[in-house]
Amino acid sequence: MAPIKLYYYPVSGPARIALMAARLIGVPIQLEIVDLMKKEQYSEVYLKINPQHCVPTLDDDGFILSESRAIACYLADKYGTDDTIYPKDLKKRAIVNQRLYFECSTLLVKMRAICHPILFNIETEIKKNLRDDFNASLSILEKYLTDSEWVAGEHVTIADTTIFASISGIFATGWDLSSFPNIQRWLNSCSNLPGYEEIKEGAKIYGDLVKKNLKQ
Ligand SMILES: N[C@@H](CCC(=O)N[C@@H](CS)C(=O)NCC(=O)O)C(=O)O
Repeated sequence: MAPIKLYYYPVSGPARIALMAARLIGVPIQLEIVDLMKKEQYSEVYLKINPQHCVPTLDDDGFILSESRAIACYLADKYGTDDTIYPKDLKKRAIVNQRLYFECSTLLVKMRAICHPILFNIETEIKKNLRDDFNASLSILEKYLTDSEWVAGEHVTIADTTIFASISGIFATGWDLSSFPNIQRWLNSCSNLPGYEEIKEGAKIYGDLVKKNLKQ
């Protein structure tokens, strides 16, 4: 069987979501770097596998799948040996899915509203309303983590790796987490997860790029 390939770029949060999920599940994958800075995502070959010209994309023996969270779920369903990572139990799985949707429809949206204008040189400071909005969604995450050890219960799941990988870039700017003690505890636990060492450099580069464009 051909190795499972993950088309990847370390600075991309969604790419880190797919990689951390694979590492948590323990499925071997081969990383194929798509250098977004060199616009490699627009190459004819890459556009054939992902017309949406973005990372990540998975190639599992010819089965092509994009969308980071869909990749995480697929890998867990196909290769997971530990049912706690993406539970089959309907209600437990529904909670994991709810956290995944919360990440992509709220947390990430609020994070990007802050970071993209700065990364693309439109803003040089963080507007108060955007800071408040992101902190309001962090309060929801804080609440989940008050009720349980991990974001979807007492076991680590792909919701943890997804949320962590997704917003680790803004945390790498030195975001003030003093009002979020449970998030701080959880971040510490996440730093012991498989894949953490591999993804932390990409998150740092993202954070540094944001900081570089902020008015000092
Ligand atoms: N919803 C997608 C988003 C992926 C995404 O936005 N990837 C960005 C990097 S963070 C990308 O590859 N952008 C290059 C482009 O769109 O040309 C996912 O979660 O996989």
